[in-house]
Amino acid sequence: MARGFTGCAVDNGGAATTTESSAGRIQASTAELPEPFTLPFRVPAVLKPVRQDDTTDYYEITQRVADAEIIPGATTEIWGYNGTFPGPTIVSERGRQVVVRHRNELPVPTVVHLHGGVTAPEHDGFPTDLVVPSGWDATRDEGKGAHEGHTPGSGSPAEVTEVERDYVYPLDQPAATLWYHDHRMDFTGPQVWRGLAGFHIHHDAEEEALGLPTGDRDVPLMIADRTFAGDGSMPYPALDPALRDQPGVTDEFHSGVLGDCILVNGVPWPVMEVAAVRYRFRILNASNARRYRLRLDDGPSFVQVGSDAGLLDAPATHDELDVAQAERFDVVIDFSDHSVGDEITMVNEHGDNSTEMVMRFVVTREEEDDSRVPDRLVDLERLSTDDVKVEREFVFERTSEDGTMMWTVNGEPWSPDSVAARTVHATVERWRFRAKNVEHPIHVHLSPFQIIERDGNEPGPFDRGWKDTVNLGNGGRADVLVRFDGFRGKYVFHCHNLEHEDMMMMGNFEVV
Ligand SMILES: [Cu+2]
Repeated sequence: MARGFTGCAVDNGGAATTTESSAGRIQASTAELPEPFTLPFRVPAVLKPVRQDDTTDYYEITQRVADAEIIPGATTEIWGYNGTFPGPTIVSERGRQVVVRHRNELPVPTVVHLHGGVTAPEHDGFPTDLVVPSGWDATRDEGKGAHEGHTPGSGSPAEVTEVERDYVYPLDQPAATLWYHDHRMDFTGPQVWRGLAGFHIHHDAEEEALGLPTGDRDVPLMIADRTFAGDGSMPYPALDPALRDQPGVTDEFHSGVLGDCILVNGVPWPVMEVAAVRYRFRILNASNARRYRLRLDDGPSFVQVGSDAGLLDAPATHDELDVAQAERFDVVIDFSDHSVGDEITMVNEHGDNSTEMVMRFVVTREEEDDSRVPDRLVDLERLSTDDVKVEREFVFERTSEDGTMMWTVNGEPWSPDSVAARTVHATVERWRFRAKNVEHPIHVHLSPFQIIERDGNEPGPFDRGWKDTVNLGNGGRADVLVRFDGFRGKYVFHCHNLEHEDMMMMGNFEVV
């Protein structure tokens, strides 16, 4: 118990028997983990287009098994986009479409979702829109596990089962930190755990005019916890370790799988050398089940300039940042008050022992800095409650049916064929999300939303701007305004605790 079972009720780090403050249970590493702050920080490679024309940049990614050295001296088998974890970063510019050809050379089907992308339904990564490996027998998926009776692919916007496919991203949307990750029905948790996640950084002219730090000083930080076994592998408590047939995890991990090793861009507790200037960091929590409360020990504050779906109207200063799974915080950290030799450690206030530490910055040099953080950033349209046409409530809770524990939305387990909400294109709806049993971070595909109320009060400090994921404490409630536009069709919304998602905490909505 020393490592703390944290599946019991924990509300935003309040009265709890643990400081982890995440729904889930820790899998302790049996590998000898590296000493924190000894391994060099790195940034994922930026992917080059294979071809460009007047309107579109074309990319190719092969999803494959690869060996990585994450723990020095050990070999870790990962499943990676182009064989890397994180996957390569795609950089796009508003006004140009992106097409990514994904080829699946993994042993199991995959689905790619561009998280935060305003994407047509057939390209959004509906959980049954599989890209199957060569030789995959699709029939073996049927009649197994939790989806008995459902035909994979049925009811989905498109039934594409092929070894490779082109995902088309119009990206006619504001500059934002997006990310892409696996979204396969029932198996998202283990497949992301093995490495299927990467950044997609989207720019526009409005952002570029602001003068925020750019180039080497615009740095993505993918934070994710993992567990390492003595042989270097990253174990995951899947019922079917081959991830072929039986979905789900062993009972004790129903609430979520937590690791004890914190990776930033795939490196355990890295140390980054910085100049005494401003940097922009795009913080993403890509963990399956872990939430973080980040703080800079003996360091400056975070100046938030953007949230999930784009820039804020004005910067917001935080001494601590609460970052739930899948949330992005676009922040500026100003090291200019620090001297060469200073060390600033990013810590996780929700962590315990090894998970209390995230990464370290070491100031190694002085440099010129012509960046700035303007008092006003971008004009944000405010959705109004006066325009609300429909109000809906979705309760995210643990339920039990015939002795089988499930995570449900309004008591219903996810089915590819059902529709929990039929929304009219371009109208504003008020959605109320409520969390029971434990905390749940809720993600809505297609359309970002604005949080207007939290637990009956004003929105919280981390609720600013356009969001696509909202974290709910246990028993918590958030009211959001959302306008479904851009595309019509069927999409999902779900808990982004990936174990909850795989165990049915997902619903479909259809924009008509
Ligand atoms: Cu959840």
